[in-house]
Amino acid sequence: MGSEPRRTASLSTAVELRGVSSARTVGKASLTIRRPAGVIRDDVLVAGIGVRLTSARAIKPPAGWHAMRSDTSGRRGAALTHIVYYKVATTREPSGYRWRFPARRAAAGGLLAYRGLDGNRLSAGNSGRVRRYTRLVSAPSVRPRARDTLIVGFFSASGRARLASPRGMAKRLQVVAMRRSGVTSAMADFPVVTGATGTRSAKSSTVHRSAIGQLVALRATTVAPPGPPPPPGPPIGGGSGLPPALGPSTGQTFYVATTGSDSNPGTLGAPWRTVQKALNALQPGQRALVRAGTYAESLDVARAGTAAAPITVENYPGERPIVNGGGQRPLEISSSGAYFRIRGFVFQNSPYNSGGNIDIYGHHLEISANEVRNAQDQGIYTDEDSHDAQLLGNWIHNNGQGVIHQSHGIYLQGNDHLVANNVIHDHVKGFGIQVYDRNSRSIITANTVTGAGHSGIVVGGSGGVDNIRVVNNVFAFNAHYGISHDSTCPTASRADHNVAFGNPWGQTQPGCPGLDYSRGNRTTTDPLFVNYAARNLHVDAGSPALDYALPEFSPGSDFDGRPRPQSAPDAGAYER
Ligand SMILES: [Ca+2]
Repeated sequence: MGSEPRRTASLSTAVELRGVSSARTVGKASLTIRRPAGVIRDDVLVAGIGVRLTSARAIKPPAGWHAMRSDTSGRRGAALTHIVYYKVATTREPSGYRWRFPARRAAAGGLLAYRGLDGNRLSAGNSGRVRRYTRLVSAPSVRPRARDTLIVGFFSASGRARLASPRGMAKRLQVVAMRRSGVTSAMADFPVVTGATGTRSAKSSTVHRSAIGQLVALRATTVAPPGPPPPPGPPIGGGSGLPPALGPSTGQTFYVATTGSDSNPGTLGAPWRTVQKALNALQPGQRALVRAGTYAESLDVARAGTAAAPITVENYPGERPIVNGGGQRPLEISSSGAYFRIRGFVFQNSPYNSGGNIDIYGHHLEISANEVRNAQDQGIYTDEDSHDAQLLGNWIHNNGQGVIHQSHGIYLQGNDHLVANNVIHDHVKGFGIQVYDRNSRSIITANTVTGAGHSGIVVGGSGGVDNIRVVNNVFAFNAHYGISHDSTCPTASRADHNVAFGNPWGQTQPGCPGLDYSRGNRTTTDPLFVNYAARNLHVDAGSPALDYALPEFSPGSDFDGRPRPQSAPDAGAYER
């Protein structure tokens, strides 16, 4: 069977089918199903086993597998049992899984691997039905006990069957085990946001003595926040290898609130209504504080402060303004936008199939302490002609909601950028960070990158990528490499003092002399996230990230605003 990823539509959390595998036996007392390629930690594996037995009791599942639903047609000569199992993948999975039976029997089974299901509390209900002498392999309706569930259907019949696709379901596999007696098993799925599923049936080409249909409802993951980004504070500072920070804005302060008016003077008592008004009005050195609320604006920064007097637009202390783009891109910084700081917002839901929630064409910018989520395409995009952008302490997650092409957390082009202290996770259609052409002298340091559908970071491109430094980061549980290179290798670039772990293709991709790993990376020990399933990516005592970072490239504080270093500086976005 193929294992091309496909994502189900319409759940508010993305669930992705990562792989399919199946197996059959006619003369053995066991059935072994291989693990699909690309399965990583916390993926949920769902298996359906159809076997010509009168009872499920004597069937022994492989280690770590749990039964969810079992149905048996016990009649002599038509014995058929079908059992649904699941397993949450760990960092080390065997190459296959063996179910053992009490006697030699015909058996047919399948395995689907999903990312984005909640392995901690997976089951949200199930149903099953046995029918005899029927063409209809039919599963009764189930009403899931949760919103956002994936329904997986299992359709099994004695003998050889050609099963039609059940109405409204995507058929994922069908397997037949047949000698004198036999069994056919098929699996299909579809997402449900709310309500009952209705009966789902797979019609066969022939009449079967026994047929079993089952549905299980599986909860999708709700990603818990790893804590709000830090409050507005002083510039980040840090090691001698980092570029200078954008200075503070010490001039007059203005205010924006959803209760305001753009004809107001912009004071705390009479604030402006739109963030764009502030972006257009502020003079060098001035700042605006934006009150909580949702701003349906597509912001454009087209003006510039100065090196000595940058402009700041940030959240009012303790409040989290949300910019949703109003059906367009939430934020673009034009080529004329410079010496500007944007801090403390939520930018979300860019609907475009190209570009990011934030598109950057300008220079000398600080984009800090923002949450950047749920774009159709990239999280943050920087253009080839941008330069000196500092992306600091942002929480960038679940971008790439479209299915058009690769979508990354950060798509980094242009020169002399600094990407530091960001928490980047769950970009299932792309890389956590792509450092692409043209790009010279950018530094990627002290980020934590997990759950990418490709590698944690990729460096290189035919337009020229050189002198990149990838240092002090944590890249874990991404689907391909931890650190990889483009088919056009970068030049004069280094990746060292990173923690890379649990990336199934390898921790660092070999074969690119222009991406030098010779100063070492820690690649053999689990980073010990506090709670990976809930994406709490702080690390526990004993983590290889602790005190491992190169001080020269370590920022002066961490994602939470905690001063670095504690003892020696840590790799990743958090200092312990
Ligand atoms: Ca430390």
